[in-house]
Amino acid sequence: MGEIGEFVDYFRDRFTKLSDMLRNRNVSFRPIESMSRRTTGLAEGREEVSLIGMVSDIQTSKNGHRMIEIEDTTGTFRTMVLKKNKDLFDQAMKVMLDEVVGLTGTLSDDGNLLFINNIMWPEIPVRNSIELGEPGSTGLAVLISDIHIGSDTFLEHEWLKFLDWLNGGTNNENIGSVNVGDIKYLIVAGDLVDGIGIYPDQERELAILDVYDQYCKAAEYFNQVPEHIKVIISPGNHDVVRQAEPQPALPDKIKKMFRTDVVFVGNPAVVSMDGVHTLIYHGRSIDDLIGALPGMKYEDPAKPMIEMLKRRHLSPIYGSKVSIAPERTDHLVINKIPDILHCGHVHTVGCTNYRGVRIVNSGTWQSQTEFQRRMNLQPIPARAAVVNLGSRDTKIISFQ
Ligand code: D5M
Ligand code: FE
Ligand code: ZN
Repeated sequence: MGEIGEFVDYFRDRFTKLSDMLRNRNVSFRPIESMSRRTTGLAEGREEVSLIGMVSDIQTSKNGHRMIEIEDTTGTFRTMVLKKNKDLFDQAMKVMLDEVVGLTGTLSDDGNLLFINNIMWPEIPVRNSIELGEPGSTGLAVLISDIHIGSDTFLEHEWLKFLDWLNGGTNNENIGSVNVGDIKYLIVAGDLVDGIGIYPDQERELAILDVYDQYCKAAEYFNQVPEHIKVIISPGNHDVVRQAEPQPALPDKIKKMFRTDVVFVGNPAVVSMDGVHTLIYHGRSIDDLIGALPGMKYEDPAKPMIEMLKRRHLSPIYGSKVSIAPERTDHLVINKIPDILHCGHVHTVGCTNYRGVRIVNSGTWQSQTEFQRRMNLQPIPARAAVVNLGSRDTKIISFQ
């Protein structure tokens, strides 16, 4: 738990970064403080007013209107989206607590309420191919996640098939049109091992009971990856680092088990694969996004990932399932627009493109657990996403 001052710094940093992105629009936003100096709404002749704020409260009124309270560094303001504005109301249902939005509307007669007619998110700007730049990079990157080594549902047979494929093994019909010799990178987006004490009674579902033995096994596997492939490992909520995000890279004690050329990064992490700017995030907030937003489901994990990009934040809701360590700077803000956003965590596969960003959720190497069976969560296991670093075309290869 952080001190109050740390929370203030954390939220101020989040607000500053995200409001700066909104200020790049052709809209003149006013500080909330200035709203108390204006006369009533009527006197302003129903002129449009635009505000930027962090969402501090959301309610549905008795009549079914959406009430959104926002806050900037100068004050708070109440706003409302009327139920009858169907499209706008649907958008208002996507506004979440703690995110930063821009709102345009007209004031109520008493000047204390803004009737919204436009909602803006920080967003990824629509870019044309010139702005996106020539894809100059070559080679392939393989994206995987949620291997869960040590779990009794870890799919070792399929995993060994994958390792064999990376090594150019030929007894494998999955090779398709992928030339494995072109693979330059292998990224793991968290949950390398199953860990211990992550959920109640986990011991009953473990094949390897000691977490260091789990990592030893992981090292044994990864040391079999051909040396021309750069391995990059980022942790998840099952790994042996603090749960609160951002998570640091795995500790030295574990790094030492692996080949020295393996790169260990934190969660989230930004890496450049031959100039291809890649944002790796385990994806714990996807649980929250699916819970909070209409139309989201576990079967389609690319959709909540689009919502991260729209909000330019990897975990917009503070203090839901994701625990966030309040640091001076909000490391979960998506400052620079990535070329690739790679997540895992939900154990299902998703692949799409959003405004020039390649989105991949790389599934899992674990079959359905007891918990997931009870939750009716159907994993898509033993998949690897192969991204062409030039065209960003992506193939999902099955080793099942
Ligand atoms: O998470 C895999 C998926 O299963 C992810 O969507 C969360 C969900 N999950 C798994 N265990 C739990 C518990 N105990 N509570 C709530 N949700 C859960 P993973 O990080 O691999 O466990
Ligand atoms: Fe997982
Ligand atoms: Zn996870």
